[in-house]
Amino acid sequence: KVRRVTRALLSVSDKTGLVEFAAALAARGIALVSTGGTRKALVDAGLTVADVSDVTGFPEMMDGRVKTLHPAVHGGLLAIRDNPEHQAAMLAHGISPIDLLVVNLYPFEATVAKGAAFDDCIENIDIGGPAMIRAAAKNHDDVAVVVEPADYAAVLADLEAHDGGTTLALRRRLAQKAYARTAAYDAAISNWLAGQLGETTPAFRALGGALAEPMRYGENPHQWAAFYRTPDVRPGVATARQLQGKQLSYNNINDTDAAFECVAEFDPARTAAVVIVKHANPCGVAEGATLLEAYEKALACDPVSAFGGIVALNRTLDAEAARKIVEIFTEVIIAPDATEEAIAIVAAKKNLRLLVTGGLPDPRAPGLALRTVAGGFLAQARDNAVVDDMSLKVVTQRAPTAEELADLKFAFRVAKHVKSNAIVYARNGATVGIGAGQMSRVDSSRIAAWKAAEAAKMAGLPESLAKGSVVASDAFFPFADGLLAAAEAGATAVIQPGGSMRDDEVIKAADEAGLAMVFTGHRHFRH
Ligand code: 93A
Repeated sequence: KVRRVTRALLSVSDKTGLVEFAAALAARGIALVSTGGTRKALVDAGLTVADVSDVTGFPEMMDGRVKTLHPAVHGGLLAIRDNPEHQAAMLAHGISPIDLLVVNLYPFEATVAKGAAFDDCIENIDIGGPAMIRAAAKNHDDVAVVVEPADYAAVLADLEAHDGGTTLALRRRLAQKAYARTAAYDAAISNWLAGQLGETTPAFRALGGALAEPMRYGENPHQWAAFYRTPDVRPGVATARQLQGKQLSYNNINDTDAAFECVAEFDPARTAAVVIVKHANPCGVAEGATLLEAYEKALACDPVSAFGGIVALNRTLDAEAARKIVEIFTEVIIAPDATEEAIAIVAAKKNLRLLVTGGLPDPRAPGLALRTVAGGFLAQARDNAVVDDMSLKVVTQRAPTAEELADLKFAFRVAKHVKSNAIVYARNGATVGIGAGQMSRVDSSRIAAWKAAEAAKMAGLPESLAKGSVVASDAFFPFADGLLAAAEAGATAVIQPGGSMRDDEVIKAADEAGLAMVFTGHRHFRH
């Protein structure tokens, strides 16, 4: 559908390429209409241009705040050309069609960027421009709208190729750009105003998020924060029902999420499981015949860190587990459900929050993971890889025993939820030493081994908990040293993605140390 262009309205702040473009339009016999400054630039260049004031019958007024906001302009942009009633209205009110709108907006962003005063920024909020852009874009079936000089050439090419008309394909592309521009413009204004109020406007709208609750503060008391819900209905911290306790803080929500996502890796039909989280890292994870047993095993891994932690369970919280959990200071308990008796036990601890989710999220479900960087955000698919789905490859002379293999899978399942570099020692379905977040893998190995030794001391045991354990690494061992540190600590089997340039060296070291090692082919970085 080609639409002939008979009249164009030009109103631009950025006058780059304006004169050449307008001259080319005029050369095609297109009538030009402009606002004050734009018209002056064109008339100075020798072009004949009507004044928008003559179109509206009003002068530009109030410091230019009202120039194009008039039915003679908006009627000319919005009238559907094939609609007889619209045509009759135009005739009755002396409105002429505008087939091409060329607008770029008051430089609000640039004004803010140069550090202008508040009132100056306000004055640079364009009202008439976005109104016209949105009107023309809505009516792109008939009207072409250009919001930046970069598109002048494409319009001229279209006019050239189609005998002075524009194609629907171009008009629709331009309309899409037009709304992107007005959306970005309003976002910039809103962000700036939020900044003036000492707030941050998050990009949550991009995700369809809705404000769940404003928070007292963020990760630290000087940081503004709010909690948003997206349409994602995975059982989890955002959809949970809080049965008791005070409002969750920003860090509580973050940690509770980490804990519940980790415990959801354990199929409740196969085993009871408990995860204790501190500072977004698990400090104890265990399986057991009952939640009580799993909790006691998880707690034994690092009873010092567990103080003030978040406890996540994969089955309905029962009285036995609840009674044990409330023995130490715990911030949050999250579980699919809780028995009446368990709820009554937790109720004795007024500040302890109890959340029930109605179920566990599917660890294999696809989803979105986001993080902000200066001036943007990164989006990626959530890590939904599960060790049970990986084809494990034994790379050493010795294959793991059945018990070792079960613990290897357990350890790798947990390592997925530990900040990189992650090293997890496990034995009998429980973590016994976790090394998280170190810049060097061998440091994570050493820390995990040291934690295992400390936990043994606290429990009054003669040997490190790492003795006879297995070890998981979230990414490959780049050198043999990390692996040897694990062997020295007492690990007998290793699970890791593999894929290092020096895999051969690492495998050789494992064989020499009598270790069994399996490669998963999957990495679980988490930063
Ligand atoms: O102050 S406004 O919001 N009021 C209006 O009615 C209006 N119409 C166009 N600003 C308005 N404009 C803007 O003026 C355009 O978006 C453009 O950025 C600028 C062009 O003004 P001039 O032609 O006087 O340089």
